[in-house]
Amino acid sequence: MQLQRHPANPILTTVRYHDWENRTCFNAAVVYEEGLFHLVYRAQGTADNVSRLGYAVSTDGVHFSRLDRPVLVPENEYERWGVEDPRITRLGDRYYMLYTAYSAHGTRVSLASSRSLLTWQREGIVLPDEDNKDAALFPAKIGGRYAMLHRRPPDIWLAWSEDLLHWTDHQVIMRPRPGLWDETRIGAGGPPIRTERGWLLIYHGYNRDRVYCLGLALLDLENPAVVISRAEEPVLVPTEPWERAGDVPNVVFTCGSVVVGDEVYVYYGAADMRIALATARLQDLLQAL
Ligand code: BMA
Repeated sequence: MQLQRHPANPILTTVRYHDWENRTCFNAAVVYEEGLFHLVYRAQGTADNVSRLGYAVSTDGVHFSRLDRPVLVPENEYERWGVEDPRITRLGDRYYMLYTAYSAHGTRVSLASSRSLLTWQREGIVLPDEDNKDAALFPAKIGGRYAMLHRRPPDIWLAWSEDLLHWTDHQVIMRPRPGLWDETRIGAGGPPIRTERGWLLIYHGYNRDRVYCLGLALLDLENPAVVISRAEEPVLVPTEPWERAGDVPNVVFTCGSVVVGDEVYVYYGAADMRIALATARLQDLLQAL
């Protein structure tokens, strides 16, 4: 089972005249609502190499219009080197975005919220005093609590919260697998997708040659610490020239997917430089699991 790349790939690239995104434009969160695809993506300019978050919108998921200015820029000492890798989850009437704050202090999992996707309110660092990233919120409470995946290297962890700000009961749920494509480090892709068989998780992993691929796992609906199934083979491997060469070679990396009808649209960063789209039928992904 392999994701199908869209023929128009890459679908979003740098803009020469935008100083904040003239070097890279990659890892994107995605929201699909009322016929619109919204992307919030990471971008860097040649002037300072600092990551900022841009916004783009589309009716077909392929052709995007974007804002001239970023929607989130570094604002405090923990963000001095950039705001990276957004992952957005809707909970009630607000969108919550987990992102990586990057600075001399290291990488911190941070939270912002919004009603519009265009203006964001910072809620703060949610996993203080530790280098962590690849955090994603589940799109519903489970057993009365919020749930989040995060990454304490090299594993994927699960944590729980009453208020989205204080997280407890941390436990490892998935580890790298020796000898396979995800033998070195793994991390969650976007927020898990609810299906009748379990939470579908698309995650990234890399091997000793640092080739980043995407794979699939299925987590129990009531207790997502239980990994029901994990596909042995990756579903997306960098093979296209623009996935193999870029700012970081041999990378496909996702921060979000949406289900449209019976298709899953997986947005992914290619070689830390461009945004691409790959799709699959939801039933085929579940079949692979
Ligand atoms: C991770 C993050 C991602 C990046 C990936 C591959 O640690 O920095 O933004 O896409 O590495 O370089």
